[in-house]
Amino acid sequence: MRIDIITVLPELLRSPFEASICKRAVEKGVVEIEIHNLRNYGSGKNKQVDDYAFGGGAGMVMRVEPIMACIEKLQSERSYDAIIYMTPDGKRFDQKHANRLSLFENIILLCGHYKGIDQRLRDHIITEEISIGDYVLSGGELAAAVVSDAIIRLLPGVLNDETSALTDSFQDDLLAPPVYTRPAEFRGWKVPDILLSGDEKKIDNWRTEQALERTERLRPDLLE
Ligand code: 6GU
Repeated sequence: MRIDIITVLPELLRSPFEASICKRAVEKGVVEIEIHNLRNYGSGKNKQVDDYAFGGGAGMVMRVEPIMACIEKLQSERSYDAIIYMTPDGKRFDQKHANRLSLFENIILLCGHYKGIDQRLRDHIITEEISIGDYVLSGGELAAAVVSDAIIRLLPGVLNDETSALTDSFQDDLLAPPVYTRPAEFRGWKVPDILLSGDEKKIDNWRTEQALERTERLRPDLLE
């Protein structure tokens, strides 16, 4: 899979992909991530990527031309399954959405800034719009890193058995059960006996019960 990220703040996007699981995925060649500085596509002598809003009002709008120039350059090199605009008024991102995107070959993530991008891009070139939650970030970069991470860890060969995505919270619409490791007792705080019993079937059942109980208590909306 290949993820192309278009941004005016490339420096904000480097480190998430230079650590841990994402780094390993890149090194293994499972995913290719390219970060494109939109300013390199800016028009005029100032390489300007934003301008005043028609009709007035505070805040700048990201211009059509630099964004189209960048997207069309990328499209001249390969075809894209999705051109995604990262924006707080997009569709709320969830695990199902991550699963679906992980099946794509090439995607573009366009990071919004200022008052957003010219509406004509949303009408004519953007194929989906994603928000990572109901709060406002100062730009789409951190959201793009979140979405990329959620996708990358699902790609075949990225996780091993120990970190399998299949036992994650949300993969089956349930929160994960509690986990424990050695020592079996610390300052009188004990690990549940059943986990020490060696009875795999009982342990499986217990984990399912715990997952259900946790979900009912903490996230009843997931069970609706
Ligand atoms: Cl994708 N962008 C911004 N700027 N804020 C957000 C967001 C995206 N998702 C939640 N808040």
